[in-house]
Amino acid sequence: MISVQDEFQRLATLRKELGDANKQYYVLDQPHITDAEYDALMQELLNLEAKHPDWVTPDSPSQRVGGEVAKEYTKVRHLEPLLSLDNAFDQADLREFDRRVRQGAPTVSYVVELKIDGLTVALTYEEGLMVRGATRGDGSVGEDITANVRTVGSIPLRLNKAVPRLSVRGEGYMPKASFARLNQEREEEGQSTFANPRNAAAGSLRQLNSKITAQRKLDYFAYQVLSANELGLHNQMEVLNYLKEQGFIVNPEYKVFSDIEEVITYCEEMAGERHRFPYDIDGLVIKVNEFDLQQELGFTAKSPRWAISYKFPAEQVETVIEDIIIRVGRTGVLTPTAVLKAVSVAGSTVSRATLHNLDNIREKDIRIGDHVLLHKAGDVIPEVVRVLAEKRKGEETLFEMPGLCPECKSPVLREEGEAAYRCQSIICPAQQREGIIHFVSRDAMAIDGLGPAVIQQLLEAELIKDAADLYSLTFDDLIPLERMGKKSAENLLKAIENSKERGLAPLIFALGIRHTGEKAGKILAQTFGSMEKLMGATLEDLQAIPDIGPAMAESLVQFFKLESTERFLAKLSEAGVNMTEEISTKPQIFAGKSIVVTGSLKRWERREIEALIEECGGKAASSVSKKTAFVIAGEKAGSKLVKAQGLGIPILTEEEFDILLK
Ligand code: 3B8
Repeated sequence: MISVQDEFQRLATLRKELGDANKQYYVLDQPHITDAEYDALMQELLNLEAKHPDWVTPDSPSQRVGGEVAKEYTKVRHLEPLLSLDNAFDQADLREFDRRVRQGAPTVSYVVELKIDGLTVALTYEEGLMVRGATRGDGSVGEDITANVRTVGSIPLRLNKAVPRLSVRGEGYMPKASFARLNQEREEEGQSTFANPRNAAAGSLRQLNSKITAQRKLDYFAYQVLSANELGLHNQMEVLNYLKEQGFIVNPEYKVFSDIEEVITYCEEMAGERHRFPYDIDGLVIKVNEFDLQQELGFTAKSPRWAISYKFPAEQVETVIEDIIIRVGRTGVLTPTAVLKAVSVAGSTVSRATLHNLDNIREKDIRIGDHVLLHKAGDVIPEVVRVLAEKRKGEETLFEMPGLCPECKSPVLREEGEAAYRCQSIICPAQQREGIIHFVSRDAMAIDGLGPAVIQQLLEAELIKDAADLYSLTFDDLIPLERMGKKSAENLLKAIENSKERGLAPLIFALGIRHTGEKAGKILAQTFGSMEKLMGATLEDLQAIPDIGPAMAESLVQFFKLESTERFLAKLSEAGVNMTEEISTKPQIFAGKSIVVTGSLKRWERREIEALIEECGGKAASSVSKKTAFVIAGEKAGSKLVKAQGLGIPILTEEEFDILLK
């Protein structure tokens, strides 16, 4: 029996490990455990906390996973109003700012920071604990978004050094890559897209369901503390260092200058480099470094007199929409795409821009032949900002959504509540092609060496009609293809063969069922153990599974009802694709972990304990490395133990390991 004391100790260990892992990942950007290991630890913590609800504390890493849907936000009054910054658009504005500053403060130094294009988030800590996160609101009163803020990995739930009270301000933002991925997913699902990372970050942080916030990759740069004087801080540089010491991420690009001409040179230099950062910036913030000078300068009604924001010139270029074509995606969504006269914008040449959907085209009144202003949303996605209506000649033509799919001539329909039009055919060649591309992709069946170009050739040569046909390809089929050598054909056949044993979870994901992602594949595989059982599941069966939402349950039932699904799966099965997965009866507490057993044990035979590790999802490894999760050491353990000690890897006794299993 495991005692309550042991559980409590384990709880502390888990929190420490998860907290450290989080810091490694978000703050230091050097993950030292895998996502699967993190998930397993988190699951164990959640189980323990479910058993002992009174042990849950607001700084527990479990609070980062999000939870219940709130009805609405509570308003919170800011201790001190959040002011906005005055803008400078050119050199003259910056010199004017400097002149005014020097009237009150003749010798001054300036800290220049990147101006992150996100939203201001005010954080409150009491006795070292994060107790509140709030939006800016109107500056005086914001919204309480504490539950959502807790899901942001780079925001510390507990300060490194507790102080009675700390108010921190900073910018919440969504990195460009996360933004691009999120919008792509939304487009595929027929949902409306976010215009830029700032809107996506704001939408995510203002989610009523913090579970959704948790799924969006958000980040935070801290830049200000209130009552900094009382903390013994004298200038902005010290604030930034203090914030770092307390566990926040401070944007590393700040610089100090003593002369406005240097500031100007730096601003212009950075304007040219604005695209090199993995997040959107829209300018720089120039702050008087010294607090006594800041105090002397004071505030206007809206802004501090000791700071100004230098705005980069907006990067918009003019071009012409030569045509509007339709791309058909894997889920049958028809995306109207503008064919543009090629132009250079934000660092690359652009000749296509997504128009998202018909609503967007109508709202902006975009017509074929129009002169338009183009920019890159989130610095990545080319997008039409607006039409230059004054340049119209009357020859521009309205775009209509086709009634039939351009690739297969099947009817196109707009479903209620969706922005997207979809091709209704399930045998549409475009969907088939995109579906096969998905089927073979890395996280699905992982068939290396089978890119879109090869798939296109295979389809055109009628060597395959669907992904299941890949399994009957022969060497002689492949060799006549363009750029297909003997070696690559052999490798491809090997990769196809190997994918048969890829497992049920990736296979479910590979099917490309709507709303059913990689994680859902794993859950479904572990719940049902075979494709056959999954096919037989009712809506009720599926809805009873935690983490499977109603939309996913519905689309799974729809998908498995189709005759084409049945035929496709039968073909895969005949080809010898493994459609089962052993269901472990044990909780997968070691999922993805590599565990080393060394020395002689009393409780178990060596192969018994190794089997136990594997039943719980772990891997019993023979040698210790950085990747080893922990070592179980029996008596007379030797060099492996020493190596683990050297690497700082946790070492458990048999008894301690036994406790983990309970
Ligand atoms: C005073 C200081 C507003 C701001 C500030 O990256 C004030 O400092 C502010 F009233 O809005 N977006 C930054 C950023 C924004 C602000 C700031 N510093 N780095 C930003």
